[in-house]
Amino acid sequence: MTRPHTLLVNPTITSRSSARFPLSLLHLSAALDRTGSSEIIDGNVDRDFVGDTLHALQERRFDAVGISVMGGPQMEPAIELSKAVREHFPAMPIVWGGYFPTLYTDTALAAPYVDYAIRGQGEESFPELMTALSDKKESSLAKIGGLSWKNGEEVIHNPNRRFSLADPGTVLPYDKLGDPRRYLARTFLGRRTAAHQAAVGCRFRCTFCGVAAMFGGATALPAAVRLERELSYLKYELGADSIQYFDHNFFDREEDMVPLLEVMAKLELPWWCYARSDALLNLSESSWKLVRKSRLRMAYIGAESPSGQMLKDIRKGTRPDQTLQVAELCRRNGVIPELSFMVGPPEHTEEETEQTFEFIRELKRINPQSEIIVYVYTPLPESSRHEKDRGKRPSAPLLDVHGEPVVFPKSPEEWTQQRWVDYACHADAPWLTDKLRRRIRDFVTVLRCRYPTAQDLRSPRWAKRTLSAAASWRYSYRKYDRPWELELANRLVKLRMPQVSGL
Ligand code: B12
Ligand code: SF4
Repeated sequence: MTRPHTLLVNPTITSRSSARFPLSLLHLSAALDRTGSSEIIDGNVDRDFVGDTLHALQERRFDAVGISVMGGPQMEPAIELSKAVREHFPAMPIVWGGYFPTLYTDTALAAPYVDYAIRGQGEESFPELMTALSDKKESSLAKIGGLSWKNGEEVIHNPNRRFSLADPGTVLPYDKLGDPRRYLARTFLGRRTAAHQAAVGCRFRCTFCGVAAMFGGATALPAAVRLERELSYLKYELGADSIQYFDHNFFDREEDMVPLLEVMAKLELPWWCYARSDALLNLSESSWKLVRKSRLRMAYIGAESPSGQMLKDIRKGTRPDQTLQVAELCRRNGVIPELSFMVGPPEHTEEETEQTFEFIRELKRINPQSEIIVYVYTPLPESSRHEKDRGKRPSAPLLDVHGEPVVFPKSPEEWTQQRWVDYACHADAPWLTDKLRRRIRDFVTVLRCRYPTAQDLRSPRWAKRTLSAAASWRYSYRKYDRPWELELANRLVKLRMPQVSGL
């Protein structure tokens, strides 16, 4: 038995200055190194990641290339890389993993340059696949949970894998990234913010959400000792002074959270996370004390809609009044709520969108510091939902603006078309009319000029103040239409949009 050697690649998705630790590859690398070895190429810092991948394959022996792929702007570089590997090393197995191949497995495997797709977590399935590949044991493929593969013309989907969060006992292999300090970024949290994922998954099953489709309503928290080990390394070894938690949904059951919050309160690293309004509202005062001590600065909360009916339809499990209450609660506790909304649903498209604008105004009255993110509602196709949820509360068939059924792409290439990149980025949907699309854009322009995000460290303060003053009459009188003067000023200042760049 030879020890498999794997090359892991994160195709470019963001600018160097926005690059954060490629956590998916770090987690996979730690798992792969238990039975073999692995190297990492991160396209967010290495702009010639295709050339460097080919060079690595030329120089050293690898048993496969594993590529992390998320829908949206990462699709094109992922295809470019896969095609280049196939062309220069035709026998090299290519494995796709991450959100795209999990949600669109058949579409990924329809490409001639994808041999294997790993659905969901990769920590167990990928090492097993690598062992099968390096031992040339085709017969073991059928036994690997979470793997989809090609048997001649046929695509085979092995059963899902159970969900797990094993503690590797050491910190992630950050040193494989060259100097890991280059991933610490200046953000509104601090001068050296690090990204970290503590818990994995989410116990909720919102119908539109990729996380629900990936984990099927399960969550696993790390042991406090593991969190302390990772955070201490980030703080004392790398010099991180703040943390952006990439947990899918940070606040879980209170009794399980307390040991983690105690660790965080001890280390006092200002932090940002994803959260739910109900979880924050139900937190006891003693836990809030820990939250304050640990220095939570901002919580991203999926408010989604002001309509109780829509929240029920999408199985959100929270209510609009909880969104209003959480804005007030955050204000009292010195936490900025970053509230995201989904406008332009396929039904009641215009009315719901206008109601959302009004609701956002109310939130701003309650807590002017609330940050608002406006997405277009772009649900997953039924086939992408987790197998446990497929067919449960199916939404009405999606129709485009001409009343024709929406047909999702059948190949990765089709997903690179601008309209589908926009769909994946929640920026556009086939049922939006030009008028409504424009209306959403105008509202967002007025709102973000009136209330520039606290996360924008780049624009000078005077520019933000000037834009805010210029937008104030439009905001007060609801004159959102065609804010040409703000668009012009914005082009010069380029205010940041929190949902595009993360922190
Ligand atoms: C960091 C991040 C980014 C980074 C880029 C990350 C990168 N690749 O360099 C940035 C900020 C650029 C980004 C952008 C986008 N993102 Co993003 N992002 C995340 C975030 C917060 C963390 C990802 C992460 O590191 N997780 C930790 C690791 C350990 O988990 P993981 O990535 O899932 O990896 C595991 C498995 O997926 C699998 N796996 C992953 N890769 C591979 C590869 C192989 C070979 C194998 C075998 C397995 C495997 O194994 C890993 C270990 O278990 C997630 C939310 C979340 N908490 O996961 C959203 C998330 C992945 N993003 C999402 C989306 C939609 C986007 C956007 C496309 C759209 C948007 N509006 O946000 C944008 C693009 C915007 C733009 N215009 O540029 C969605 C995906 C859902 C979906 N429907 O596809 C998520 C889930 C957020 C959400 N809740 O909606 N994102
Ligand atoms: S609570 Fe958030 S992360 Fe969890 S399933 Fe719902 S939208 Fe997704």
